[in-house]
Amino acid sequence: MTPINFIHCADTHLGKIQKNSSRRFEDFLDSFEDVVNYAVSENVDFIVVAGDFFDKRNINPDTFSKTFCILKKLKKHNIPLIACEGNHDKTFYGNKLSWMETLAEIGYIILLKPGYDEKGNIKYTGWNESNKRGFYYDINPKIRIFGLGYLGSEADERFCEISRFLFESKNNYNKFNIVLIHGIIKKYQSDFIGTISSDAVNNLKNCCDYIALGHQHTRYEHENFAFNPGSLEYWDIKEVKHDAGKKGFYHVRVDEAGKIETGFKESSKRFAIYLEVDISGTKNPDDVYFLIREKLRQRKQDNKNINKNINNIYEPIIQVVLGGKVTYDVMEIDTKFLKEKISEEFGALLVDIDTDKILFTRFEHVIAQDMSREEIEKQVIGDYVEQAGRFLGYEDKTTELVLNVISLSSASQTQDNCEEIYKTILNCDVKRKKIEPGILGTNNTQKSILDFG
Ligand SMILES: [Mn+2]
Repeated sequence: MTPINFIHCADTHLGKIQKNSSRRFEDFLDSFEDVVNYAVSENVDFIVVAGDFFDKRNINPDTFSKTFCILKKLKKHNIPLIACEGNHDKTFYGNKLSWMETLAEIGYIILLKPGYDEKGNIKYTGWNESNKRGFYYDINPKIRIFGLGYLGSEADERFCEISRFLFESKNNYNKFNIVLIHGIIKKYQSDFIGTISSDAVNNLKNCCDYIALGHQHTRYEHENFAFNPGSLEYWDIKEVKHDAGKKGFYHVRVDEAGKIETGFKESSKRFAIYLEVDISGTKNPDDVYFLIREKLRQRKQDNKNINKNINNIYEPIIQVVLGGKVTYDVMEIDTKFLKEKISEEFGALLVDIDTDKILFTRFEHVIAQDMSREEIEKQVIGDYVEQAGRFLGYEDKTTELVLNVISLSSASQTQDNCEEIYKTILNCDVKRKKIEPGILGTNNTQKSILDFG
């Protein structure tokens, strides 16, 4: 076959407005425009987008017109864009056409989606120029692109179903088959529902040359034939944590023999900083601010002179995750104030502060220098029991019980007084203590883990 080269991207989420920021709205469009500019400069044969091209079914006019302007560049340079739908792109309820279908109607993209017969089986229909619809598209006599889109929990079944189409196209016509699917291979993200099994993917190995994946916003590759480039931008601020260097697109080159070489290109996106700060030991919320500020200054220093080619380095997104134990009320940490102060000092576009991981403790362990090991143990366990809050009214008994269990464990190694300790545990009257109504406040559903009844 004639060597070809193409771009595979996914999850562009055009039209995304993050935290109400109009600049972020532009960021998503800019990162896609950069891909298009790259495609033009490299003179690629085509671009495939594996779903979630738009962020919402009902995008605003601004998104449509800006996308249209970017797509015009591709049209001018004769670079087709072939896409499938993602879960974000489907037809808006009550409308006849989705926005992607609209772009297909006017000839700016080729949208592939399966059609179904009366039995619910996928119809093997090629792209039809007159109705601008089809399940597959022959970009040239040797390359056939299939667009499955988002199938949720049906993906495995459908992979199995289409394998005969792929075999036919490969064996009878010697085609190079590309399948676009908006779905995640389970092995790489088991938390999602509707994932694809590795088996279903591997079963296509003999009949499919390249599986272009989308949906998961972090890059991964499967056995050198299924590829997921990740989103171009940080769709969720939480993505900043894992995704440095794991968002972008593939520039795929296929040689005469059909051998694939994927060059991963990091997308241009807003500079982002992820920071975990342990605020244990801070005496008040002011200390928290000073601590974050110190860590950020350090980070800024570390980042100096690197990432030179990343845009907007002076207006980053900053995500701060606070953790640790504090003795004051977590609610006293004024995150709105912190965000403003951090934005101001570091010129950040967006600041996100996560306080969910902070633990509140009523006291710090007071450990005197002359305390014995037993005393320290009793103090620490007593603190934990009290903090757990489930043992209201019988903290001392519970602490005693836990200490006895610990003694039994060490005594069992030497066989010393095991029986005696065991009896003490059995006689511990924690279980028999009834919680008086009202002790736990208005609702009395909170039970001690020791209250087996
Ligand atoms: Mn997505």
